[in-house]
Amino acid sequence: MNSNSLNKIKNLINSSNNMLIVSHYDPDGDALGSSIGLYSALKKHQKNCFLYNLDSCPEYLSFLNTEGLINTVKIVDEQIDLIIFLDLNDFERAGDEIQNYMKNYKGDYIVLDHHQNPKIESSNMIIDTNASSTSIIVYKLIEALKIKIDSEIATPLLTGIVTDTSFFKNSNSNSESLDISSKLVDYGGDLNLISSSLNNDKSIKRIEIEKRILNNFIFISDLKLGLSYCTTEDYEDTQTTKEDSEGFSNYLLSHKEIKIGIFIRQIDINEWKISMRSNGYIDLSRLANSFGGGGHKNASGFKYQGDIKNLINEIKDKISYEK
Ligand SMILES: [Mn+2]
Repeated sequence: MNSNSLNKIKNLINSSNNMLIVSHYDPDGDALGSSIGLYSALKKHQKNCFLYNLDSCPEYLSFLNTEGLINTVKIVDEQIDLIIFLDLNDFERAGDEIQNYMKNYKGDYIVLDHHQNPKIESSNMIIDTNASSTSIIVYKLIEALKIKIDSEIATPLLTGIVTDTSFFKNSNSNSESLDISSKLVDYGGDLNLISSSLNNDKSIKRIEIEKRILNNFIFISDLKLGLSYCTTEDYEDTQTTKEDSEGFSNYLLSHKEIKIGIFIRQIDINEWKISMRSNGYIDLSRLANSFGGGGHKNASGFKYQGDIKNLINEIKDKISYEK
């Protein structure tokens, strides 16, 4: 990580007073974990802070203290002098409301992220693609600011690390992830709370949706591809939401014959959201880019408009080509 940019960002935070922390819509454990960890730290640093996300906190992350989270910037009346973007490298990922807000915004902004192919250019930016999560970068920033880390800061940051590494099972896990996690546990990060909240929250409805998803399962052995999908009808029939199918691409990858796990979720008529996971078999960011999406080598995604059969055929063609 570039220490010049870390210093610059540190100075910007120290010289600002009213900050807005923004992460990507459809927030995951790292987006909210890094945001809430930084929010708690900056409050202790005597800064006036607001926490914004276009979407509300998903049920499975409700154990994080999200009381400061707002879903509209309209209620922020203070003059914001610093916006901190976390876990995104494209303003589109923050949503329209913030992009409109920024049209009249005169202050500075910071970007901290770990995704490849940034679409933002700024000198106040740290993009560390070696960091397993944005929470790692936020941890280093909090250390640099010499803010004392307590459980209110440590638990959300630890959540970000364990969710982005799937509890250190993904290939992005490294000694740094383990080292910083260990420190966060020492500082009061509640690993028990995190693992029980994330692992033991399955409902019977979840079994019903899993039955549907497994029924749609396709395995293509020569591509080492495991793929499944879920339609809006499946969600409606089982009274479930997208949260109940969370992590399915990772689940597919837990079978040794599958090197690419792809889960497709219907979001509207002929509109699909694709989430892909791999363990270094092929570069999934290239695959996602070819569909207009983005992400990392081992975890990426995109949206698609059209027929599901065509989508699956296009995916198969592109994987054979990439392989
Ligand atoms: Mn992340």
